[in-house]
Amino acid sequence: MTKTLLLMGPLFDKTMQTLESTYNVSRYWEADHPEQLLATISDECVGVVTDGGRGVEASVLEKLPNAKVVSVFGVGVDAVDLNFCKQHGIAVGNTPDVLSDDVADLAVGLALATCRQMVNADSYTRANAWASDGAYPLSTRMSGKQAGIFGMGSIGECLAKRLSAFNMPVSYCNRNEKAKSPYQFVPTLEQLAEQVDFLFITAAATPGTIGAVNKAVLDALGTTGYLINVSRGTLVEQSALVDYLTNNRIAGAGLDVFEDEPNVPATLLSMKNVVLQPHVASGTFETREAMGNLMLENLQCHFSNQTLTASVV
Ligand code: 8YV
Repeated sequence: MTKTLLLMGPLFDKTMQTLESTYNVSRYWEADHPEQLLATISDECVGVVTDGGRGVEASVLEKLPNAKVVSVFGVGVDAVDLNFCKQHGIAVGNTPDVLSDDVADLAVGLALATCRQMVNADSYTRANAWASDGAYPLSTRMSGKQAGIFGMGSIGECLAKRLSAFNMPVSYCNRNEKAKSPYQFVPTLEQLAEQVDFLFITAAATPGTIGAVNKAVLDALGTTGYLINVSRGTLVEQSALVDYLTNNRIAGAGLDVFEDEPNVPATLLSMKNVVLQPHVASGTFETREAMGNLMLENLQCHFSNQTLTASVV
């Protein structure tokens, strides 16, 4: 019999087609009465599929006592209630590694776009200001500057390689020092911020990292420092960041992620020293297809009683 799954939100088209041709899928986000939908599929639903941003709350999982797998289309599992999953024997899978290159690419792009003012310069060119007002003002170099990475996992490693090609000495802060890493380990985030020009955030959102980029860290980064975040908005104290950018207490920020997506603080929208992206670091056709395949493989592993290929819980 075809297995029933609950899908929390839309995914990459091709992935959704495969999912819906393999399983009996209930679309949560389209339900007029979500509670009713959960009650209807309560017995038959054997798993939940979701993305990194949406996750799934305990209040949904507790209505689905036979759902014993949560397969996440994304590497971040901060929006999944992992404690509930552990307590109730629910396997959780995610999609690490396959997205690391794209996320690292976007982090480099954001850093360059921010310090070289590429978005402002683009607007300047389009407005024909080059012809009327003359050459665009000078900007700040990225090559050769000190780079700091908070979170030296798969994405951090991909980013470090790229930054090394820009002749940027790379140091990092991580839960543990990485054996044989060619990069300098720095024990605290504040110390890391103190010694770098560009601070990149690639750490996972966990109870230990949420709010880690606070005023002390921003002070340490200083008036010439840039913050680039491709992880989760919750790692940064967003109100402090907006305040520091408004008052030029840091040089600029490149942000793909925000505290309360898709809401972006209005103050950021008119600022010249920030470059903003709508959480698209993994958003290429190639990577979304690979993420979809791994998400489907995790499901298949679970339903054939094997350990998930990428298992979180
Ligand atoms: C995606 C992400 O935006 O992997 C993650 O944790 O946040 C992103 O890759 C998301 O999961 C896809 O919608």
